[in-house]
Amino acid sequence: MGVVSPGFHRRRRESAVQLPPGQYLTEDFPVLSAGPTPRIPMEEWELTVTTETGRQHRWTWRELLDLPFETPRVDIHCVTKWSKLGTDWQGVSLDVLLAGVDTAADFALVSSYGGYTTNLPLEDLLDGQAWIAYRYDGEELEPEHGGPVRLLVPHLYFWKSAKWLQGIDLLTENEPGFWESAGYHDYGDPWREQRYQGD
Ligand SMILES: Nc1nc2c(c(=O)[nH]1)N[C@H]1C(S)=C(S)[C@@H](COP(=O)(O)O)O[C@H]1N2
Ligand SMILES: [Mo]
Repeated sequence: MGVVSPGFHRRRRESAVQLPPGQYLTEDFPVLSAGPTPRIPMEEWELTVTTETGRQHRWTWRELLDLPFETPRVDIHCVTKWSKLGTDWQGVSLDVLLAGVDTAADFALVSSYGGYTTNLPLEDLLDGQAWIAYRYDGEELEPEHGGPVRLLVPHLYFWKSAKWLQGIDLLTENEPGFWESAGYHDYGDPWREQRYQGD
């Protein structure tokens, strides 16, 4: 047994240190979209995961809803400096989605209906860190917030949480997405304040 009780670090994070550096709290839910909100008919919606060998795995809306879901309560941090604590989501863990996908890739390039892309290491999508979310705060996810389906990766700046999710390419080489190509940080850890390239 060490001298520090097991609950010490958790209590500290829950009380005092709730906000990453440079962030402020917001109660409302701002909408940040780089383009118009795409409207996707559910019968046409599908999610495609493509591996580094070109193998494609597809889920229709029905198939996604049939997968076991989780209801994560998470804090979200936008690079424009607002943070929102304790947001409630429903969605499928990427661990579940990718369980049957055979890959040796280290990187993921996520793409949206409408053309938005964002990149992250594949390991940041796994181990209970990311979800394919389709409900927010007990309701269907609104189109402005990425409905029908968005990615949710709360431990990175919120630009990594692609709205209107369409596909995930699993890659052996890192490929920067939309904001990452425009000078934003490749990884985007809010606790290390990785806003821009060089941070
Ligand atoms: N497809 C798509 N996803 C996106 C964006 C976007 O412009 N297009 N903006 C990103 C940014 S910068 C943020 S902060 C969040 C905003 O999500 P919200 O509008 O639900 O608050 O979505 C991210 N995902
Ligand atoms: Mo953002």
